Amino acid sequence: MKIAIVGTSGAVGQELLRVLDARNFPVDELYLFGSSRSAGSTYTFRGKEITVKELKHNDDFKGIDIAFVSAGAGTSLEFAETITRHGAIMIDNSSAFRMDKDVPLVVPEVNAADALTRPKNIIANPNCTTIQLVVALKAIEGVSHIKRAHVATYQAASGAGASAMAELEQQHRQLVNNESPTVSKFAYQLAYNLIPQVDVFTENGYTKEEMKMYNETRKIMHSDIEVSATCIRVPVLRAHSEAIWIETEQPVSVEQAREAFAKAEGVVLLDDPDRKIYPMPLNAAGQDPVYVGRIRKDITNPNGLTFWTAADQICKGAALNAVQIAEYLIKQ
Ligand code: 2RA
Repeated sequence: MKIAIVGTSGAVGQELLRVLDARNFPVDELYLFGSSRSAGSTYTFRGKEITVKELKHNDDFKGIDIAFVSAGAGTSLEFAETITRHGAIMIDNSSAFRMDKDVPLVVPEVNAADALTRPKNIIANPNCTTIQLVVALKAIEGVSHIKRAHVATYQAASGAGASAMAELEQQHRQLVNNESPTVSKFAYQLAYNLIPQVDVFTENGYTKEEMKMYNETRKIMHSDIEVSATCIRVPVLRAHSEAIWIETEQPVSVEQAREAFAKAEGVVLLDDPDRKIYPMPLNAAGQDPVYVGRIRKDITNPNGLTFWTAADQICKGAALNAVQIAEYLIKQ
């Protein structure tokens, strides 16, 4: 396979290099692209040094089979035609095409086959918060239809990129040294704080991030599920967590839910409260699965169930999901 990565120097681009290698993805040739700023820098993949080329409107994508694109919505919109016009399949990590009806939005554990119908030769990778939510919801949907979900997210700094992770680390160092913390990536200091805003506010009072969870979940699950989310940025480096309350058509017992999660693809059950076993972002960082625990009946609703998830935002929340889509395409 001839593979391209657009946005190599970012946190997701770097994770793509790691995941492609770790999963023995069949790469015959790898081409790296980036902005004029990152053009010329080099990265090593399987022992070979590769130089980043500047992304331009030319024929550089001729002969490429799959292009993983992670350089922001503006770049995806501007370069989609250039990337796909010679037949390359673009797996796009940005929000640019997620709700386009001619672009499948895919989480392989949930709707892999949607990737086979792609009129624009683009497949969208969902937002990181949606990915872990739907992997978990899919398990319960197999037991009883989920009518609604309430979600509170606990989102790591990594969601805002590598420089935001660096800023959080820097803030901790500065505070320990009694210096005032540098604040540029987030609206406020994140160290020792929580920020109840991820992305900008929309007219209904929800943020864009929260509305992504509503819209993307419905599209991926082909469901009429209602999702009300509150998205919070937390001083964690790279794994997002979610507190999830669901209401199902039929009551689902804790035992049924545990059984469903235990055999669900992409899920690892960590649910033994007596032994203090539950998912935590610290343990999810750098790992592939969506971890699920703290499963219990919602005491306010006989059809309600509550649980907690954690998953690496850069890995399953972005790079790994994109690579799994590509693996599915190759298998087909
Ligand atoms: C965030 N969801 O965590 C975004 C990244 N896609 O900021």
